Amino acid sequence: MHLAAQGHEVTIVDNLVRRETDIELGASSLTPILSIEERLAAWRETRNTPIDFVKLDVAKDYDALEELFRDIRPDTIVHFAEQRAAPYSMKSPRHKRYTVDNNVNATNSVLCAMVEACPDAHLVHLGTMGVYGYGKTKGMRIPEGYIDATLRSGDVSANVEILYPVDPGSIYHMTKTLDQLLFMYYAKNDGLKITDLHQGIVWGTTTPETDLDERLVNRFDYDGDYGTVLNRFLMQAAIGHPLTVHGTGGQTRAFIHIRDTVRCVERAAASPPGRGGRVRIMNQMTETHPIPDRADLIAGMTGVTVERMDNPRKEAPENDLVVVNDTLIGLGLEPTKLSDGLMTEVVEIARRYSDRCDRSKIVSVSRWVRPVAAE
Ligand code: USQ
Repeated sequence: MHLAAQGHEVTIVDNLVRRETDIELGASSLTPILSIEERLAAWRETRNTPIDFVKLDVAKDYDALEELFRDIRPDTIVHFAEQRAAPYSMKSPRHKRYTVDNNVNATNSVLCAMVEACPDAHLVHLGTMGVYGYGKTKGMRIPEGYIDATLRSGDVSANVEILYPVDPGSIYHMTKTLDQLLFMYYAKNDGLKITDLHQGIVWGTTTPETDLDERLVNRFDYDGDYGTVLNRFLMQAAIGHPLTVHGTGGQTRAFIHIRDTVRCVERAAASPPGRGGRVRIMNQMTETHPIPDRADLIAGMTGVTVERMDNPRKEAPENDLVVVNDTLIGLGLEPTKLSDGLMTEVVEIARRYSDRCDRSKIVSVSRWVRPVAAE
């Protein structure tokens, strides 16, 4: 919607699997999401600029995807067609395999079809900050994708630039590290123009476009699989549920408001890298915060309690995180920073739809490591 509002001709390509996942999990968005047909009609009525829609599984329907690319000859392909939740990816062998099959095949199919049908198009991919991992960085700033390194083998050493060493924390995050290798290969071999946006945790729920009409509202995932941490805390505060801080709570993470996400995608699309160059990587985040600090802040604002729970994930109890985001700032992004006003807005939206909340779906039950059965 944001790109269409800027005057771009937009075709959505989607298999609508997220709606099936709602049924599988028995947990739907806090905000009511209408059918795709109703949403497209609402957009047409509101803005008088149509958005096209093609139902297609990017990971499976390769021939149809290549034909579509030949047909519409896109300037830019914005690739979000991946299973995006870490807890969902860790639920069972089926979920692990589905996440790898879907995400890696979707990315490979898009790249392969670009080579055949539209080699001059620019791919803008939604990656993740999680490819870098959350270990101790010894005070070093995380660069945008690449790092200078000295390789040593025996007596010989060489100075090279390499992809920042990956350290994924879930099967989902691992698929995004595999995407990086696919991008590197297709940029080198076929000269494709590729931008990989390493995004932090999105928070907030409205954009200027979703504000136009209630029928255009965004998903607001609050459940233990798909909800992201800050929106979960704000929603928990709205219904008086204790804030679910995992572990002793020293995890620091990168954040970005959803309004900045759409602006970043727009700016990245407007400034493609040259053909034949390396993959352009941008860190798409605007600030970092320790998770427990955010919980304490929200508890102070709203009067809810904070509950430190056994961490269902396998992750370091604490980490440093200092991140370079110069490219997007250089492209003119003015960061929307976390503020009481914006957080209160999310709490109010969550309150408005609170009767749709199923409290039994709030706590995250997907475990990274199976409990060992007692002998
Ligand atoms: N956490 C809590 N309590 C909760 C939920 C989460 O303490 O109720 C903690 C987690 O243990 C973790 C951190 O908050 O340490 C972040 O969890 P999250 O679910 O908000 O984020 P994550 O699983 O990392 O994934 C989300 C999106 C993913 C995106 C990623 C960006 O689902 O699509 O790629 O954020 S990043 O985290 O920077 O890798």
